[in-house]
Amino acid sequence: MSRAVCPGSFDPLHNGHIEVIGRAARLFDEVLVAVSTNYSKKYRFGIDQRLAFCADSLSHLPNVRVVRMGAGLVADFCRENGATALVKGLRSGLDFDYEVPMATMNRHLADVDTVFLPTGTAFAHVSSTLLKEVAALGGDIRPFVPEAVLRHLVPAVDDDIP
Ligand code: COD
Repeated sequence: MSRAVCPGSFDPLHNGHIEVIGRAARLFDEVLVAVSTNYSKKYRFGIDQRLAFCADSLSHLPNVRVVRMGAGLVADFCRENGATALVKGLRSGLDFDYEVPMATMNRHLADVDTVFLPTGTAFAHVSSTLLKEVAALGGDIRPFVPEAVLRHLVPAVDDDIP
């Protein structure tokens, strides 16, 4: 059985992530969506909330499991969980330059290969950071996030009423 890992902070999960995870689910028998916690990073959403966003929004994919990764190496996580591949989305040459050294290091650490999937044009400009900023300033992020995330990023209309 082939098993791959899609790791990330998912702070929060967006439709670009979901598209790549769905494509990974067609390539591998099982995909583990590994939600990471890096204690030096400041997250907008706590680990339980980020896990819940993923579980809610990926439940239509029967061979996808959402798991907490903790603060260790993704290479160790792959080895401990019997995964032979990581799957990452590539939005641009910048992503490529950032990801290739990590892919090479992960091969060195755990003999795990990284499969890169080019992002569809609809989501090539989307990142969790950008979505948080646009939502906070009142921009329309509905095309880019699942319903569960939208409710937490966009204040309800009533919230504006004093
Ligand atoms: N379209 C498609 N895919 C996308 C998009 C998009 N618009 N945006 C992001 N993605 C993909 C990318 O493949 C990305 O890797 C993944 O989704 C997750 O995105 P984020 O932003 O949630 O993830 P990051 O960058 O915060 O997560 C980084 C990891 C957790 C993957 C990384 O830091 C890691 O591996 N950490 C573990 C510690 C470790 O092992 N370090 C050594 C590495 S060699």
